Amino acid sequence: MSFNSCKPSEAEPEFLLRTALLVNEEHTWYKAFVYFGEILEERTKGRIKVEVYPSEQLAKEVEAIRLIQADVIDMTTTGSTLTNWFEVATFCELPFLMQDSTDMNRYINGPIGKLMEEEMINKSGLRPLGHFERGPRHLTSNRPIRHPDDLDGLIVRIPNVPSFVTLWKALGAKPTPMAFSEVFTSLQQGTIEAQENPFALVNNAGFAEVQKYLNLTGHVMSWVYPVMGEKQFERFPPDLKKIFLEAAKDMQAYEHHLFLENEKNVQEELKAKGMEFIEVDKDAFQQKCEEAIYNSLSPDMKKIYNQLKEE
Ligand code: CS2
Repeated sequence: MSFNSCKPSEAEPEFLLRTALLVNEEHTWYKAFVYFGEILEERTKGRIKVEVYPSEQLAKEVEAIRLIQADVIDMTTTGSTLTNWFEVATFCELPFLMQDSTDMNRYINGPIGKLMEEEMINKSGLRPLGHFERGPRHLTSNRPIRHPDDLDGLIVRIPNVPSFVTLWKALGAKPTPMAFSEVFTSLQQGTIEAQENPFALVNNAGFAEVQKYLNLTGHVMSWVYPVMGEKQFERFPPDLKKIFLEAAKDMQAYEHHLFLENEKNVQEELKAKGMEFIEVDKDAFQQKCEEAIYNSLSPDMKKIYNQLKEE
């Protein structure tokens, strides 16, 4: 955050918040942060301004987290990549755990969501500003995948998330962690053969140009957190903290509306761009990886997992 000790002028805000996003300008997260900036500027009479950098132009996801921790930039979106800082973050994208948005809201608003938010501040120095719901993650590829046996060493790009490595290894693929902004070119050049993401991001990143099949694996239901550095947040005077947190709630509501609107058409858009949708044997996928995922959890996380399954 740039902090100006001199009097704020029209051109220079007291607080300039730089935001690194992995999505491009068409995605709901980008639009939500732009909206956040607009309402903050208006409600603080220009004391807070937000700059939003799309497509990992400012930083890739892991780098963005580190730069926020180092107080160089201020905001980003992140989810289970935070498992690299604290283990409970794994539950926001654990394969075959949540079925739908009802489960998701129950987790976010229950003890697990509370624990995640505490750990996020204490262990990673990030403050969650709400959450953005996402659609299920599906596998895209250039040959149809109906059953785990079809994977047969397929090179699948995954985000830098430990449980995703466990999942795709157990299923018989070759998981390759990679920053999001490198995926398109790597698919084009053939250094990776597949990737997995929700419809919205597949569409946003133009993957239909380089991937023919959308295999409906639905292996992960998830959300991401829009986050801000805790240090940076603590630097706000009390009046700005209040305005900031209220505006963050409005950003979440705005994003959710955009998300639901986009979900209505996104599948048709992907089909129109030439993608073929493939029904998969979801049970076979789940059965083949469940034990490996469970075994990869620490004893504490196993306890939480069992509780969540029982609910
Ligand atoms: C994205 C991320 O990189 C990706 O594939 O879908 O949002 C991913 O879910 C995150 O790395 C989670 O932290």
